[in-house]
Amino acid sequence: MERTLIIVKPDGVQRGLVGEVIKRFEARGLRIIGMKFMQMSRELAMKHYAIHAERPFFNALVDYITSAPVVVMALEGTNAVAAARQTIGATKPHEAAAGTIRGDFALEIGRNLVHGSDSVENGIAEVNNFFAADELVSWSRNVDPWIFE
Ligand code: IDP
Ligand code: MG
Repeated sequence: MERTLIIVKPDGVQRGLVGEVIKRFEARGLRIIGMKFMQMSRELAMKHYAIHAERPFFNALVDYITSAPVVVMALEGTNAVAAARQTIGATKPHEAAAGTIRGDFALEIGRNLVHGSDSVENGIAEVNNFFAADELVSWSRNVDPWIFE
């Protein structure tokens, strides 16, 4: 079962889109195994986005993601990483397909509402960066056999 880290970024929280975002992942069939409301420290933000450390937008990205509270979720499911990325939509919201979160609610790359892990390995690593083991819940839903074959 894959894991992916989803973040409703500060713009999503400020715009009251937390429920809308959660609704879409729940509807997709992904299982929530962890969730918290927090304001990211610069240290955690820099670790999370370390791969972008040399990019010109890095400081602005860290400023943005730490500027206000976020909602962080760990989701589990078959094909969770790719399915979540598809539900989120392309990084540039003006290129994101209608029906995706970014395609429906965002316009600019620096205000693109949601983060989702980009590989199976990063899904595991990012979930572990944000959640202690005792903050993750191992459970199954009665509906799981109707979602996971
Ligand atoms: P992703 O969020 O779709 O995985 P990444 O390329 O990993 O996209 O970039 C991480 C985040 O950094 C983006 O979601 C966006 O918030 C920000 N970002 C990426 N490229 C740019 C840019 O060219 N200008 C400003 N912000 C950017
Ligand atoms: Mg990324």
